[in-house]
Amino acid sequence: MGFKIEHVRLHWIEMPLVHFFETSFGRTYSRQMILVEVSCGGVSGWGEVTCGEHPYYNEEWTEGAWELLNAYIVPAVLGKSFNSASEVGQCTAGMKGHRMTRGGLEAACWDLEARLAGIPLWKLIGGGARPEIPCGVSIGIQDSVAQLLGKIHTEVDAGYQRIKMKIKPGWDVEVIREVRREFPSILLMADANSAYTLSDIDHLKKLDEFNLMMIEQPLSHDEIIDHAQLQAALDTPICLDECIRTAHHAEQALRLKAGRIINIKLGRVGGFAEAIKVHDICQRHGIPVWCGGMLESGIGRAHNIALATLPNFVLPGDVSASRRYWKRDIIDPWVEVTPRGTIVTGDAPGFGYPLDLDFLESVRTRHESHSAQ
Ligand code: OSB
Ligand code: MG
Repeated sequence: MGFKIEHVRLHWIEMPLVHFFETSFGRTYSRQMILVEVSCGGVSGWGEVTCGEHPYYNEEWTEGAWELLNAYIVPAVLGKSFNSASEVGQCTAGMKGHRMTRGGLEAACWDLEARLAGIPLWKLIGGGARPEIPCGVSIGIQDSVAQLLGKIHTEVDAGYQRIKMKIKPGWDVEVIREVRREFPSILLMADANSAYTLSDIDHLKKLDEFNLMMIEQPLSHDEIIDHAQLQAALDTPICLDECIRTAHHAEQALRLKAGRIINIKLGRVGGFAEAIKVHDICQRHGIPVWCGGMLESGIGRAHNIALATLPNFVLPGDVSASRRYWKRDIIDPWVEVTPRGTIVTGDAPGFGYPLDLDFLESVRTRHESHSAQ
């Protein structure tokens, strides 16, 4: 169903995390997030810009995203008509990088199109391969191994199907050894967020003894060839995250055998159209994918759930319950996880969770409105 972008409203919200989240590039206590609301004929679609507060995961950060949206991205689409949300990305294709920022608007348009058609977002994107999606959790670097073990116990008891732990030099082999001693048979993986180089190859080979499902993005954020060399030396599968920003990157990585699994993040690849392309390429190559997370609010979380209903999302992803992140989410009801470690999808139109607009306004610190004349 076609639509015209008549209004774009940008909402900057700030929400403290229930527990700090630490990766190899830093610690986050509170999230600064931009929500993108696009409307047509009084109906609004919502998206989320999933970048971090600082340009350390990739080049994007909240303040930069705000500037880019107001100065370039919104003017490129405002007042334009589209037959389908799959066309929206073309309007910002001339801008280099900043895919999470462009993707926040793109995803809002998919939600708008689904709402105008009265169908769930998962249906619009061609998903629905499974009525519930398998869930894992991502656990950050902690202050002590005891604290990490405690957190893993909590999540395993809650039913989550796999545990991902963050690693960095100095918090890797010996910590994983202790986790494995305590949990010999859980599905376990490690995410390095680009903290190593090829000179660490002998060190990384020590991970092969722990029966990890995969090691995620051990090497540089923009490096595919070195990952191919590392994968050839490791038994443990490599999963690529940061360095897959386009379907073309996925194709190159698979051709070079730079990894055996790909983590798809909706924002990192610039929205649904590109995420579906990455998904399809991996499926053709027999490479399983899973849905990554960026500590999203309920809106980004709900988009991830829709994405993860595509057929090749066969591995548990990083999409988990709202309460792991927030004291209160901006959707009501929140995202809940079953004791089986799954999230059940519904039939409501769009991303499928009602917004708690009063709460959203109470955590909103900046607001900008653009209207087509
Ligand atoms: O690399 O997957 C990552 C969070 C922020 C930045 C990068 C990553 C992550 C996560 C958390 O692992 C996933 C989540 O629980 O949302
Ligand atoms: Mg990662």
